[in-house]
Amino acid sequence: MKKFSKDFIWGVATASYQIEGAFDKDGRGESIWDRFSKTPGKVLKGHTGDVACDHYHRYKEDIALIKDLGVDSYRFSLAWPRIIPEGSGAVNQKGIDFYKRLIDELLDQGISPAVTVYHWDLPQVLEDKGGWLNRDTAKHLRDFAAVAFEEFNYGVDKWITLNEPWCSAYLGYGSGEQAPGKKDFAANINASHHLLLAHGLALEAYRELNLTEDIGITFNLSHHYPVSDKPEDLDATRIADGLLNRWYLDPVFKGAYPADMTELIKLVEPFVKEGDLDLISKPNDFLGINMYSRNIVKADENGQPQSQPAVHPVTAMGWEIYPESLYDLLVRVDKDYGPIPIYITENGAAFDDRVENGKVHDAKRTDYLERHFAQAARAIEAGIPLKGYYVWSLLDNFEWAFGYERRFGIIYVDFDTQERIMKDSAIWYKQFLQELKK
Ligand code: IFM
Repeated sequence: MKKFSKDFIWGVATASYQIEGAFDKDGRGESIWDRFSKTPGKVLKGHTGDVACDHYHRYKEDIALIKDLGVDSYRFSLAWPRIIPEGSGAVNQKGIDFYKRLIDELLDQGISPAVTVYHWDLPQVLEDKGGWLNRDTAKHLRDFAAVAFEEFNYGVDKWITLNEPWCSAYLGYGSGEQAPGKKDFAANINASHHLLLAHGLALEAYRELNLTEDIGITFNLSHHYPVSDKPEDLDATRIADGLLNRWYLDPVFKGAYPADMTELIKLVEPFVKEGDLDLISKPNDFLGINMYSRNIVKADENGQPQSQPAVHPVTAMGWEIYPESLYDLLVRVDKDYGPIPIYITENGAAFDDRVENGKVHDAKRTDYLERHFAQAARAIEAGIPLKGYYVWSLLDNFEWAFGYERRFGIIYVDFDTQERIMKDSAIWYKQFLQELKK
């Protein structure tokens, strides 16, 4: 594998609801994930994030593990209901204090904080007023972000406004697989616009504060491959790419929704007010990409995209392992939307890990990471401005609708005892970084 440059940023990533626990501690309000996970039938085995990895209490121990890994940066997210329990208005000082303790400890250990403002845990009170279907939620996110920018304006090295708005919009309001569990395709398009608007407003607030660290947005992107060269498969691939990738990339980097997605344009138009797209397309300092797999597309009898079965082995999520698609994706994003510095803000894999004599031999995860790192190196060699790479995830955690039944961590968590065990993949990552830094 080509050597990565010494200033390439290596990291690990997590998100608040997935690890913190302490769901009712120190004035934290209810989030849509508290409500959703406690609604029977929504999350596998009825798991909730009430305790999760108990990171709220064990953050020092976890930061010691991050330090031991030898990474440069730690990406985590802020729980909005911990900081502004009612969604808007009063700030909860105890919530601010927690994140200050976390940031201070990271800085003491020489680890750069990369902070995601919003990673899906919307305050339930805002959902009760329509959530992302209500334009006001975008303004409330802006105010929440402004509080965070001002309070943590020391030491945070990188800001990410939103994590994966496609998931918040489609899985939350379209398919209903995630909180708040609404099932209405049109609503998902309404939500997508308000999420992008929230990004634009937060970015504007950041620039108004004259802050100088880099800020960007993270999308979940996948490269799409037609199953054949038949015109209908090529066209279905264009549509699938439009739904997941271009619907989010185009407004942010081109200032317009993709014109060929005519049905979606009809759905979004009533919500787009004058000036929205100017705000949404204000320049970012970087683009964050979360990438896990690819999509092979075939046209169904109506010409609509249908995802095809994997050709190569899959992870415990059923996601095909095809590292070459990381290279293809990076080259495509750079060509169509660049030049913009890019970070892989998430990449990793879930497998059915077992503890054997105090060890976790997760060779498949190591292989997954090694092969994806190699494709990242290949992209850099091809001139793509890839600046960093965050492994998802530091810890096994609450994997949303799959509860604790999918393990993405490079560190194993025993959810009964909260014991942490470095899996073989973590030991491999540590050695990989030691080699690089020699
Ligand atoms: O766990 C999630 C994360 O919260 C967002 N990106 C994908 C991960 C794996 O599903």
